[in-house]
Amino acid sequence: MTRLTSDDIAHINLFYLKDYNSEFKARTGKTLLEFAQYLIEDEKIDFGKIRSAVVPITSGKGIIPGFSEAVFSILKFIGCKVFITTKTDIAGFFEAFQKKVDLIFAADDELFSVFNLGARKAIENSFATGKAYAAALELVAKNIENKEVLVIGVGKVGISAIKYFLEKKARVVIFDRDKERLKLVKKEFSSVRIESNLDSILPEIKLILIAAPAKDLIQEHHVNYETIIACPAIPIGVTKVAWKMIKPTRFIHDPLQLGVISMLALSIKNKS
Ligand code: PYL
Repeated sequence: MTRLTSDDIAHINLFYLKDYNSEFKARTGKTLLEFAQYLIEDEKIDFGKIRSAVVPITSGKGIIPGFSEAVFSILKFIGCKVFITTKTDIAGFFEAFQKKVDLIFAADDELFSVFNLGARKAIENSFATGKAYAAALELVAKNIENKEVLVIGVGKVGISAIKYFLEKKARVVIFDRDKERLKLVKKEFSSVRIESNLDSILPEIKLILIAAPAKDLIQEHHVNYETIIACPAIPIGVTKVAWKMIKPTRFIHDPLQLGVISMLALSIKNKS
């Protein structure tokens, strides 16, 4: 997992999220709030009733300046009651418990998770992000049933996206440089097709989810104006020229927003 830097997230505040919300609606037809509802299959949830705490964690490489503030802003934008604990680590968890929150969001170097105290449920960021980006690609494509979707990178994010695409009856093609990992995924999801050469498959497949943090995977001869790319990965695996060839409303990427919204939604979703 790539560790975010302050520069990746410094812009994420309520003013910016207002614009990001409009850009997201232009791409998917849904606002971020409507997207959160979509992820919980439209269970009617009043996010205003949900109390969340964000706990800064100092372990390992330590606090990322702006990380807790970015998570805070995303949750506030969706309408949650949210605060950043004044204390860090265990003392921060204790503070959140004392303030009787419903959800606690916290990240160390290995895991970013939300803890739903009442439902005794934990949702981690990679799982939530994979599902969110697969759902966003589905919305931009309008319908993915029986359509081929390419998932590049079969780590935790990619596998979560594969599960979502298979549930929606898409035809999933997977690519990863780690051939052993590909074999394991094929064993778990027998209907997926493994492709070993991006150059040969990319021109035909128009729906691409990039869950591998590798630069310049997608090049100009791989894409055209019809291509839809959902890219949760950092760095973005698309060359500058290829990026220009893709219609802006058919490219979905952000460093944290969709993952946090998906963590929130999936942590309060009643069905399993
Ligand atoms: C959750 C992000 C998404 C991509 N990479 C993950 C990452 O950067 N993880 C590290 C997060 C560290 C946060 C730090 C703090 O400020 O509380 N412990």
